[in-house]
Amino acid sequence: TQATHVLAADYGAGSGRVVRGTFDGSKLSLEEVHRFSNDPVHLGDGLYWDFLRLFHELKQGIVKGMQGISQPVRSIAVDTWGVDYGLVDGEGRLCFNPRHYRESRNAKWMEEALRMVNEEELYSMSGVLPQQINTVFQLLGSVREHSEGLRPDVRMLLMPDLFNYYLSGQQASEYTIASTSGLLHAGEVRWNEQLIGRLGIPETLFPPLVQPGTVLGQLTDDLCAELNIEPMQVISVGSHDTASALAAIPATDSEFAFISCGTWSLMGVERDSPVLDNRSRQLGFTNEGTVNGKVRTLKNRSGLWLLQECKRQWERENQRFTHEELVQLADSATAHQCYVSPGDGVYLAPGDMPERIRQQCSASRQAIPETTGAIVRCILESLALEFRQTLDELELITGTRPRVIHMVGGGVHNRLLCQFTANAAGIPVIAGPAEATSAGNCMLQFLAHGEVSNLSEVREVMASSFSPETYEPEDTARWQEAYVRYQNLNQRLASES
Ligand code: LFR
Repeated sequence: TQATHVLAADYGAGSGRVVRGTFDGSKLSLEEVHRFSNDPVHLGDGLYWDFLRLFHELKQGIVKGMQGISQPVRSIAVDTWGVDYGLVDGEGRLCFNPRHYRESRNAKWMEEALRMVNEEELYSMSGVLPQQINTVFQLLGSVREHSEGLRPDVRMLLMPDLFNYYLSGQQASEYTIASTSGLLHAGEVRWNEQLIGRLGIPETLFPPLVQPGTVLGQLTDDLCAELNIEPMQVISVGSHDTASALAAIPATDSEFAFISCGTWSLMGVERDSPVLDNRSRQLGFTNEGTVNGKVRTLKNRSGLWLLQECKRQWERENQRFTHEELVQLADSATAHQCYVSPGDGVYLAPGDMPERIRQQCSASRQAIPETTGAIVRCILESLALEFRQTLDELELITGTRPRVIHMVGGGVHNRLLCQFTANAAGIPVIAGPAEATSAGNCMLQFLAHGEVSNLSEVREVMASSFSPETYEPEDTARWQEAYVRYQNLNQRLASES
């Protein structure tokens, strides 16, 4: 068979990329054709995504992606981070700049929503853990702040749906991204009208839901004319980045836990149905959608965010390090001096991260990490211990202990983190591919084109196209001790907050 091409646009909270995926019937290859940073903008008292710039970059990526190949590009699909959205009026105009989930005003809207529907009910209705970043709380804010009421022709389009709309002219909400909103029926491809009604959010805001893998249409004529290109299909894939990443896990059996590690770390398992009990809620698990219409029960915690923010702070202080240098420094730093709780709310907002880490260590009466290496080591050890804890909790809520951990995303470049995770968890970590999200995005398009027939085939293609690396646990007794200390720390922090 002739190789065919698709384009995947993958937007993370820190950077975006457009990748060309080529499939020859058995192997997928990826070529990054365009890369750009994603820089949120503070304006007045708000924090916004620069949607126009992000759309401009998408256009650049499309043009570049069509160059230098003899076969046409068949389609394009977009995936993004979760929860954020734009509002579009009946004439197709973007009403406001999409807000950033790290805005502090969201805390207030979460409180307000929980006064109407309490935490327990919200969880059992939607399957989504109440966290201040969730669409449901942000949207309540949008509705209330525009006191004249949003016009009935206004639609809420989650980020990938928003890009898709301006690419194809079609409005739809894809299941996996919609599953991050907290506004669906738990585990179902159905808006939760009851919940939406109780919160006083207008039902007219919600576009129809579609399954991952739906061909929405073609690039609009205007866009093709502007870019001087031939039309291609626009496909709604697993448009939540985590859903795309999970689709690309090179797993051969089903008893695995996954960690998708980038700015966030998402750790969980795939299931047929959501876990909705009090224990899973109290332990902080949420239920989101997978590309085959099932559920991923996972914990959504800070991942490399702490490290990225430290790096930015050091740059502000004129100390520049590459990620490799930081890992090197951590490797030579003394082991197991102090830990932090990466999921703690104090780390949510951008700002001086090394200082917040030192403060938490000091307040919890641990050694205070002073050097760069000590801080990075503290972050990486803490993340690994947090993964171990999540593994234990997954066993508790599902009754099964995963036998391996598949780690994908940028985090797999961090060899120290992969090894620490295997050590702390006491089971092997299979790391890779780092580009799982783009790969999953591409493979879902090939699935829509009928070139593979189901998710297991997608995963077989992944296993044969990329060579994941296995990390066996080492030094487990020491890590077990560390884990006990880490749990004590978490208990102390919880009781003090
Ligand atoms: C990862 C991710 C997470 C989501 C967070 C915020 O990139 O999509 O799944 O909870 O970003 O949107």
